[in-house]
Amino acid sequence: MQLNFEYEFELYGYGESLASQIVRMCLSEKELKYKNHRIGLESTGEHLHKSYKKINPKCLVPTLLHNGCPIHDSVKIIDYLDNYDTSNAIRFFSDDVKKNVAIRELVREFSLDESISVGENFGTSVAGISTQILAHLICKRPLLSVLWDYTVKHPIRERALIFILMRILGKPPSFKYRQFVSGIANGVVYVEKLLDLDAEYIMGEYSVADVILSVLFHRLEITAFHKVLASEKFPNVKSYWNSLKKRPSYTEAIINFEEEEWTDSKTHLYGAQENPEIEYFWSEVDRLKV
Ligand SMILES: N[C@@H](CCC(=O)N[C@@H](CS)C(=O)NCC(=O)O)C(=O)O
Repeated sequence: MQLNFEYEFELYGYGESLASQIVRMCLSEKELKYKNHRIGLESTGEHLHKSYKKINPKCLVPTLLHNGCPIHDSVKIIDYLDNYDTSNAIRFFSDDVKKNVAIRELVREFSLDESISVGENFGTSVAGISTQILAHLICKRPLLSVLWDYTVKHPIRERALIFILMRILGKPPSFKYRQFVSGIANGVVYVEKLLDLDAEYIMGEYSVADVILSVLFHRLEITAFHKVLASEKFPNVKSYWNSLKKRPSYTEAIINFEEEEWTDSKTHLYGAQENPEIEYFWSEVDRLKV
C-alpha cells in the first residue's frame, strides 16, 4: 500500500464500514471532493498493515487526511468538516447551544464510540448484528494467518479476541448475538418514539443524527431486518426512512460503495429470507410494550 498525500482530502475507508459510510455521507452532503482509498478489512486484513498503522495507530477505518494530516473517528471528522466548511447550507451540528446538546445526546446513542462496549447503544448494537457477515468474511482467511494478524498486529485487545473467536466458531456466539438484537429492538423503539409522524428529520432540520441513522437503517436492511423498517408497527420510522433514502448522499456514499464480498455473504447467509433472529427481535419489541 502506497501512501501519498497529493489531494486536499483523502479518505481511507471500506465500502461497507459503518463509520466510513458516515464520513462519505458527510463529504457528499457538503459537496467536498476527495480521493478515496479502499482498505480491506476482515477478508484481507489490510487495515493491520504497517503503512496504514502510520496514519491510524488504532488500525480502524476511516481516516480522513486533510492536506496530509490524519483525522480519526467518524464523529470527530464530521465535527472537523462542519467547522472547516461553514459556507454550505448543510450544517451537521447547530449553533444553538440547547439544540446542540440534544444533537450530541443523540450522537452518543447512535455512534460507534469505542468507549461504549459493543451492544450498549444503538450504533454498537447495529455493528454487533453485522457479525454474522463479518464471521463469514474472516473465515475466508486461513486460521493461522488470522491468529497471527489479530494477536500480533491488532492494537485493540477486545476486538482482536472477538475476531479470533468468530474465525474459530465460524459465527458469533448465539447469546452475544441476541444481546445485539435486543439492542436494535431498543434502538428502533427509541427512534420511533422520538419521531413525529411524517417528520422528515429527527431534529427538525437535517443533522449529524440523520446521517448516522441513514447508515444504521441501511445496515438493518443488509442484515435481513428489512421488514422492520417497512412495518406498520413503526409508522414514524417507516416514513422517516423513506425520507432519508431520498437524499442523493445516500446513493452517492452508500449504494455506490457496495462491496461485492458483502453482497455474496448476504446472499449466502440469508438468501431472500429474514434474519434468523427476527422472531427474537419482535419478542423484544413486545417486551418493550410498543
Ligand atoms: N469510533 C470509530 C470506530 C471505527 C471502527 O470501529 N471502524 C471499524 C469499521 S466500521 C473497523 O475499522 N473495524 C476493523 C477492526 O476492528 O478490526 C469511528 O466512529 O470512526
